[in-house]
Amino acid sequence: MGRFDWQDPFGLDGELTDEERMVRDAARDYAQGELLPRVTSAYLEERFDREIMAEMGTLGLLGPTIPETYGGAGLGYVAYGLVAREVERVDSGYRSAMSVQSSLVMHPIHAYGSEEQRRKYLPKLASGEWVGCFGLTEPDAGSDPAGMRTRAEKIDGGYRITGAKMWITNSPIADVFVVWAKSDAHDGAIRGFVLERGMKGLTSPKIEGKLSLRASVTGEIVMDGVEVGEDALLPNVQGLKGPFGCLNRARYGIAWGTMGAAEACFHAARQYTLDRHQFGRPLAATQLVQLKLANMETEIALGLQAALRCGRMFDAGTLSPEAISIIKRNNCGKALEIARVARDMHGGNGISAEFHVIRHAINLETVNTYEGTHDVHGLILGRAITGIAAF
Ligand code: TGC
Ligand code: FAD
Repeated sequence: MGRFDWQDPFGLDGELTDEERMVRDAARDYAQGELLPRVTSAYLEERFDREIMAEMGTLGLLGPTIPETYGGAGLGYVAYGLVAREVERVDSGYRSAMSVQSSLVMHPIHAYGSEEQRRKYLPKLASGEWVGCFGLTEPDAGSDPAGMRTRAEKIDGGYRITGAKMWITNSPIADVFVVWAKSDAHDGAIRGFVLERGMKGLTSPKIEGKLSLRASVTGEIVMDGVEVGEDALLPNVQGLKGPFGCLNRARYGIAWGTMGAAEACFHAARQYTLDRHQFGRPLAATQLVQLKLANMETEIALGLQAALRCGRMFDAGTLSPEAISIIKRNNCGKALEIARVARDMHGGNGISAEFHVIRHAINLETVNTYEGTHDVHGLILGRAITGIAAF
C-alpha cells in the first residue's frame, strides 16, 4: 500500500509531465512571491496593478496554449490549468485578469482571426504590453447572450457598432476589446470585432463599489456608433459558437483555479485549527473540525482529478462543453462552500483581510456567477441529459 499524503491524496503530482511541473512551480513561485504580498492592499483599495500583466507576460503565463510563432508558450491545457490554480490560490481576481487575456482575447484572435490580426495583436497581448477584454454580457443579456442588443451596421468599407456591454473584466484598462454584436450584413448573426482604445465613440467606464473581486478591475464598454474597417471583423466564425468556443477554455481554467482558492482556504483552516486552542486543546482535536477538514480534502482531491482528466481530454480533442459545465459548476460550488466553512473555522479572525479566507469566499461568489452561473450550467447539463432545454 502507498503512503497517504494529505496535500496530494491521489498523487496528482506524479501524473504530470516534467514540463507541467516546471510550469506549475514557476507560476507558484511568482504567485506566492509577487502576487501574495500585494493582494491585501489591492483588495482593500479596489485596485488592479497594471504591471502584473507585464510580469505575467514575461513569465509566459499569458496565452500559454497559443503557439510560439505568435508569442505564446505552445503549452497544453493541463499546464494552463496548473497556472490558473496557482494564481487563484492567491486571488480569483488575478486569475480573472489572466484568463480573460488568454482564453477570451488571445484565443478568439488566434482561432477566428486573420493572419494579419494574429500578427498584430497576439505578440503584444502575450507580453502583457497590451491588455485585452471580452464583451459579451450586456445590461439586459447575461445568462441569455442571444438576447444581445449591440448591432454592427454595414457602412462603406466597414461597420458602425452601437451598444453597451456590462460587467467586463479589464475593460477600464484595456487596449484591445473583443466584442460580439449582431451584424446586419450577416442576416443578424453574432459576429466578433476587435476594437482598439482611442476609437471615436468607444469608452469603458469603471464599475465602482464592487464588494467581490476587488483586486480585478471591471467596467462597461460603451460603443456609440464606433466606426471600424473590414479588418476589425473576426472573419472565421459566425454565431454564438464563437464566444462559446472562448468560454469553454475560460470555464475549464476556472475549474482548476477555484481548486487553488479552495486549497488555500483548506490549508489555512488546517493550520489555524492546529494552532488555536480552546477548551484546553487545539480546535483540530475536535471531531467537528476534523470532519470539516476531511470534507474539504475530499472535494478538492476529486475536483482536481476531474480537472486533470478534462485537461488531458482537451489536449486529445475529446472534451465536450457539457463535461466542462460539470467541472466549472461543481468546482466553483465546492470551492465556495469550502471557503465559507474555512471562514467560520477562523472565528472572528476569519473576517479579517489578514487571514485571506473571507476574501476568497467573497471572490468565489463572483466566480460562481460569471462564465455561466451555477444554475445555468445545471440547465446545460439538464438539457444534455433529457434532450429538453429548460432555460
Ligand atoms: P444554444 O442554442 O445552446 O447554442 C447556440 C450555438 O452555440 C453553440 N454552442 C457552443 N459551441 C461551443 N461551445 C459551447 N459551450 C457551446 N454552447 C452552445 C451551439 O452548438 C449553437 O451553434 P449553432 O451552430 O447551432 O448556432 O444557445 P442558447 O442561446 O440556447 O444558450 C443557452 C446557454 C445557457 C447554453 C448559454 O447562453 C450560456 O452558456 N449562458 C451563459 C452565458 C455566459 O457564460 N456568459 C459568460 C460571459 S463572459 C464572462 O463571464 C467572463 S468572466 C471572466 C473572468 O473575469 O475570468
Ligand atoms: P442573470 O442572467 O440575470 O441571472 C440572474 C439569476 O437568474 C442567476 O441566479 C441565474 O442563475 C438565474 N437564471 C437565469 N436564467 C435562468 C433560467 N432560465 N432558469 C432559472 N434561473 C435562471 N461578462 C463578459 O461578457 N465579459 C467579462 O469579462 C465578464 N466579467 C465579469 C466580471 C464580474 C466581476 C462579474 C460579476 C461578471 C462578469 N461578466 C462578464 C458577466 C457574467 O458572465 C454574468 O454576470 C453572468 O453570465 C450572469 O448574467 P447576469 O449577471 O445578467 O445574471
